[in-house]
Amino acid sequence: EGRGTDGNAPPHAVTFQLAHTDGAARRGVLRTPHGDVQTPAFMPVGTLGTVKGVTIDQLRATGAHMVLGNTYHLALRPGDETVERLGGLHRFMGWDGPILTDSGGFQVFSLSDRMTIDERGARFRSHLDGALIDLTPERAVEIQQRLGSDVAMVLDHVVALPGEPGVVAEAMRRSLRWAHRCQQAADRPDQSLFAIVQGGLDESLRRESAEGLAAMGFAGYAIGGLSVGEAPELMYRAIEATEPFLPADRPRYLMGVGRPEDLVEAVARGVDMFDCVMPTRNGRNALAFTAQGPVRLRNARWAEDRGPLEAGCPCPACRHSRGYLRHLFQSGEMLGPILVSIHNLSYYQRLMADMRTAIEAGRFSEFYDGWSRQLADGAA
Ligand code: PRF
Ligand code: ZN
Repeated sequence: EGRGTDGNAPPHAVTFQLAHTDGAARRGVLRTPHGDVQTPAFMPVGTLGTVKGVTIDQLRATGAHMVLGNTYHLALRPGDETVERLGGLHRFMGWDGPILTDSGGFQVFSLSDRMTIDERGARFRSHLDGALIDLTPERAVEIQQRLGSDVAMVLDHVVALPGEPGVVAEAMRRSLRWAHRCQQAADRPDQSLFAIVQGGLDESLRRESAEGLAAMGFAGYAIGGLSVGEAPELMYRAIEATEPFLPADRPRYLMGVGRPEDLVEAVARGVDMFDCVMPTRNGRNALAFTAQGPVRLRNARWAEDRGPLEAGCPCPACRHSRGYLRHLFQSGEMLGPILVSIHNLSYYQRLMADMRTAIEAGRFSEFYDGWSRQLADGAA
């Protein structure tokens, strides 16, 4: 169990058990030193050691099993050594369940100033105070070992899409070499390392990346470099070009995705794990996800609406009327962003649970059809 393709390599701290498949959709369990994660799974984003606006008890009540933290942000503030001295990230943020940390590859690409990148690593200026920072594959592993996450991610080189073909290929091949360096540097027995497939929208580069990483034997495989502004259909095709070349006995994690419909489309293509800021970021901006489609609470049509965001939702936001929630946003009250973040996280977890149930019952295609129809009706 949990070995499969690695020959005599030591067992991974994090293992994956596939329980059911239904077409390409998969129902499994990720076992970690801090507990089990039922998959397909959605991980709320806790970039700075907090899922914004939500207490740990509220987060657990939404149904989340695993959360994401960020190497880049935590290394800049408060610093990985401070988090380590305060007992590691689980103790620091008060979450005793599984944690995955991202390596910083994507944040360097999207946030930092004056980034230069070469074979050694990335060098950039902090977006906080302009300090010069070196992020090598070895340093990315060191930070994540100090944070003590259950799953650490390799450092990857992410490029903008569509991207010059030569640039995308070189970044993908550099990401392969960096993945190997991360693997060599990783030695925490209670932490596993996931690889990240790159290669842009090019199907042969995706295949080369997936095959190269699979040959190295990681505990899990992420699909990176997507959801950076490309059309959804192109993202789905890039997933299809990657999935056949990933080991079937390891979890697949689609990074930074996405909208509810993206999660359904990706699960249909064999993805097991997701993370995205969308439920919390949109919640802070008065946009609520519901089974009938998104609700923009700032819209005047909700001013005297007596109904909940979503009938039957057990979350604390849905004890109130849409009219009251709209009033909170119009008045700049902090409870508005908090309640709608909690509702959106609950909605995402409900969607994942519904997909898990459908896969177990061998009814994922019925679920897919029904879900698409409901979304279309809501939009009409
Ligand atoms: N690499 C890393 N983190 C990420 C991504 C990536 O490609 C993405 C892409 N959407 C989100 N987060 N390391
Ligand atoms: Zn709700």
